[in-house]
Amino acid sequence: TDLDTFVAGLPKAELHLHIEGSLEPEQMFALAQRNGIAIPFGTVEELRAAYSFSRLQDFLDIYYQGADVLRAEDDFRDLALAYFDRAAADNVRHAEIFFDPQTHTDRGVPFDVVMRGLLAGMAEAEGRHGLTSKLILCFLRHLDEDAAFATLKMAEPWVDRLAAVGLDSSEVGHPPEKFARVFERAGAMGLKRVAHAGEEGPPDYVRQALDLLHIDRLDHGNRALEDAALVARLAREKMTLTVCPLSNLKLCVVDHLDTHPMRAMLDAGLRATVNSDDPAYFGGYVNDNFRALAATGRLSRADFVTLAKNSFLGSFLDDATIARHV
Ligand code: ES4
Ligand code: ZN
Repeated sequence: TDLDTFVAGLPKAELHLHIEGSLEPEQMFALAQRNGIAIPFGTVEELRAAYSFSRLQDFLDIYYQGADVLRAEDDFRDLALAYFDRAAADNVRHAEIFFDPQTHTDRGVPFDVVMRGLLAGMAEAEGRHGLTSKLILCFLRHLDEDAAFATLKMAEPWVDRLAAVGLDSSEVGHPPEKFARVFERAGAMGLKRVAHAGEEGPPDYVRQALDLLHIDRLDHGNRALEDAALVARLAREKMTLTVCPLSNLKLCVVDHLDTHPMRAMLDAGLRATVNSDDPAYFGGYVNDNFRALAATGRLSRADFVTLAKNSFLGSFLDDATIARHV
């Protein structure tokens, strides 16, 4: 439709994308072959058929298993480049991508191999498409505080190449307060701070992310809507929410996109954005997410312009660069 074409053409920034979650089944098989690794699925179709989830943990189990094919610097480079090629086709002009170093260092892949590979892909994408990008190092919240501190230590030589730290993986039972001291240290290193909160976890986890982690941006935030005072605070503080509609649907965070909280978020004056999270697993890149929202008929062209502008306003680009984009 007309609206589909309109939303697809909007220049946008992507602020919530796990690079390991952009590993398409075809690329997973190719990397497995290149690295001489056996994977427990016979075909791309069999693997795709396994992508049926009732909750976050169902997905995480298969996502960490998939990442095992990533071994060498060029694997990370090729992964990133494949994502940037797809993002550029969706008119993404800037991307701030998450990576999960612990998923790799715990398998014996050195931190520096991950960094060099991702940075090579980022540089190549900027040359190819003019697409700029930044890196966000995520701590796995199901692991302990000591492990997060050890990861932050590995990141020290690379601190100038990192924009922020984040917090992801299994939310319930791993509240933000567990990482307050790690985030304090990251802030002292000059890094921005973001955290997944309120995806499956309660509104109090969102409050903790604000008060104890001092976040600059909130990833997901859906369940903040259960607390009116918290919503008012997020609006007042102009907190950016990186919302992921198709992810929410696939992980049963919402029952249907027609009842997705994006409408309520915009009505509450929240600075919401549209993002793809783990596109290879959730059935779509950023324009698929925009079009899925458009199909609900509950958002106007003006709403989509706001969402696309919010993605630059909520980015960690400098003010002059943001002004050039909006
Ligand atoms: C994630 Cl959707 C989601 N939630 C939490 N952690 C994650 N890691 C990758 N995708
Ligand atoms: Zn995520």
